[in-house]
Amino acid sequence: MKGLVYKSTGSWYDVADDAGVRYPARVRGRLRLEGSKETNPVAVGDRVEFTLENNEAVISDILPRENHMLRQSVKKTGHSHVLAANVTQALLVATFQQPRTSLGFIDRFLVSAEAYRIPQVLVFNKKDLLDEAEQKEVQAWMALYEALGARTFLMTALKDDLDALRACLANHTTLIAGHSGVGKSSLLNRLSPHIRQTVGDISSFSNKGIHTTTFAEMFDLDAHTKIIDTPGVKEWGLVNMTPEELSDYFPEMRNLRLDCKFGARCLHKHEPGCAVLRAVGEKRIAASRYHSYLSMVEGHDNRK
Ligand SMILES: Nc1nc2c(ncn2[C@@H]2O[C@H](COP(=O)(O)OP(=O)(O)OP(=O)(O)O)[C@@H](O)[C@H]2O)c(=O)[nH]1
Ligand SMILES: [Mg+2]
Ligand SMILES: [Zn+2]
Repeated sequence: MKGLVYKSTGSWYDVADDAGVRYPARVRGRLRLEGSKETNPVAVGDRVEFTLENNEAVISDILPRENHMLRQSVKKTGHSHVLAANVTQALLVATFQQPRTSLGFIDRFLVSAEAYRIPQVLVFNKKDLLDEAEQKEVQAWMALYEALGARTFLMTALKDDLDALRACLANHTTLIAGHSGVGKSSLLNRLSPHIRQTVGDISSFSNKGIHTTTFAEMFDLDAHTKIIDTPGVKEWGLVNMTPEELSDYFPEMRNLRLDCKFGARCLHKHEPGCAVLRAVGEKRIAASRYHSYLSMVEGHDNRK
């Protein structure tokens, strides 16, 4: 039988068959071993083959993926963890404070989505915590990212009208990602009365989230719309990317780089005749974006 993975705890899964019937599932041992550099062989959003044994699904194969969103494994260095597979849109919930999401983190998220040409949405949440000057700053970020092709929203997920966001999610399978405590699960709960994800508390002395959601889970908003809640990530590691290809995933650099004197070999650091450096100097490329680019090229850790 063929099915779709809705939930993945790492050891247990939840699979729906083509008629929508749900089964608890596990993975056949052999398949685990093949999961090379990934800590989880089967991810939410995977299409799988399974057999039924005592009303339990045993996953025997994963069908080829359209794409997947990865983060570096927190448990095993050099390994990656698949947050979700086969998504058609990637949404980052970001907050200006409680906790603070850095521009570097946002840019890493955008780059990993862009590598698969997955459309990107940025939801700046907890608007209610921001004074006017802070809202202006966020709005400037939004203008920057809109110009790069992302959809952006500024909202208070706990109480705002979500119609515009709902329209943006319609007919997509959207991965919802972000630091712990930014309000991913709160947002999902507001999107459907059928979703009742546990929501965390922000402790008063530290603005660090406490990882309330511990595994990825997909939900149907309607017959054609799916959203995936994921556990908070501390850092967004870029996996399997060479320094040379990175500027391909910065839309504002992608076309310019063809004009660099050294062409595809240019890393846009200090090479003569670099079209990207010229654009940075002329402020056609935002300084924050170029800074993020450099830190990715140099493999620096961008967490904040
Ligand atoms: N002030 C304010 N607080 C919010 C808003 N949205 C969510 N929160 C609060 O933020 C805290 C964390 O929310 P969660 O929805 O659990 O965050 P999460 O992103 O799912 O966190 P993890 O599951 O740990 O990754 C909760 O106390 C929410 O009530 C908002 O718009 N404004
Ligand atoms: Mg959560
Ligand atoms: Zn260059």
